[in-house]
Amino acid sequence: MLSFIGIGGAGCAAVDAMHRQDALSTLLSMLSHRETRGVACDTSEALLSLRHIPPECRVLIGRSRVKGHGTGGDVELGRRIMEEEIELLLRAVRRASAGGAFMLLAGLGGGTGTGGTPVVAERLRRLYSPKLFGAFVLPSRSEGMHYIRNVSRYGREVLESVDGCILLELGVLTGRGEELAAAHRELTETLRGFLSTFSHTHLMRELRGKTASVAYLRLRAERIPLRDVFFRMLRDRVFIDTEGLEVEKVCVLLTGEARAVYGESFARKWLMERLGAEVEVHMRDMPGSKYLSAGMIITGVEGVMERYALQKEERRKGMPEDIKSLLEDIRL
Ligand SMILES: Nc1nc2c(ncn2[C@@H]2O[C@H](COP(=O)(O)OP(=O)(O)OP(=O)(O)O)[C@@H](O)[C@H]2O)c(=O)[nH]1
Ligand SMILES: [Mg+2]
Repeated sequence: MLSFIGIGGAGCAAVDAMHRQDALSTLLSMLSHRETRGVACDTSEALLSLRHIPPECRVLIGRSRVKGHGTGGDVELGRRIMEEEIELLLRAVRRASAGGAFMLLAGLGGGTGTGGTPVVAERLRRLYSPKLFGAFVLPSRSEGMHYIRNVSRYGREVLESVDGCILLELGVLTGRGEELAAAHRELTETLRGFLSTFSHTHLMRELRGKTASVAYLRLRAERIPLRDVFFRMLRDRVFIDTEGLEVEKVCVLLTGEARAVYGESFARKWLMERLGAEVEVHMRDMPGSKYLSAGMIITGVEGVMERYALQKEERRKGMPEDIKSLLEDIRL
């Protein structure tokens, strides 16, 4: 069983979405013999206005330091607050989780998620020697360079604190002109949908030692070529730019009316050629189901982090004006 811990705004929003119950998620969790449980921890009072997480699973930290306003992108402050108040989070984790395996969810670039995640990972390891995974949202350049700079500086540390992770890039959506709030919702729903489709055992097997991205699509179960399902997923639901990445493997799990899809070997070959990777397709047949859900894991995407490594020029752009001109003077 995998327990979820959201850290910071993005992570807490994802855990909140997982607490939302509807008929489909209830059915899917019954099928995979598990419940989706998770705790959410933030330095911002926004945590208190989330809609679905039960109160005992919300942990507000850093009240004395930031008065419920978040760290404003200060990673070292996020780290310090987590170190000081981690017991509050651990108490909630002990109540809500079965131990064994955890997934830490956060947006990278902000102070609470980026600073807090490695602290939580390290403590969980000491306490439970668990399997530890991550699901991280990468910021968009349209949010300004501060978040990007934080990812450049601290991103590796966060990724290395877990044994495998999922990455989703906000920039894929904002780069198409999507509003930030809508992009947030889309990524949060992707994680929720995906995590409700894949069994945790299967997910952990695929993620172990890997950096992956995931996609999710739900369709009405009308007869459709599987290639079209894959095409739609790549076009609309994959939130990582796979261009230039050395994708290793794509694993797809279809849940629903098996008779609704056809052309599996053609579709598999098509996807293999598109991504230059091994493709595995699994079907969980639910005869009579009105919907077909497709979850996809794309492994081998760690190269994406290089896009967040700042070039010298960019680093300089983020410097205060007086230091920049001082540097220019030295060069002259
Ligand atoms: N998918 C998704 N991403 C979000 C959401 N909220 C924020 N993000 C993104 O996550 C990244 C980090 O932001 P936050 O999670 O708000 O930062 P934080 O960890 O709370 O850190 P501070 O607020 O700086 O203390 C940014 O790129 C945000 O755009 C959300 O609800 N969903
Ligand atoms: Mg925040």
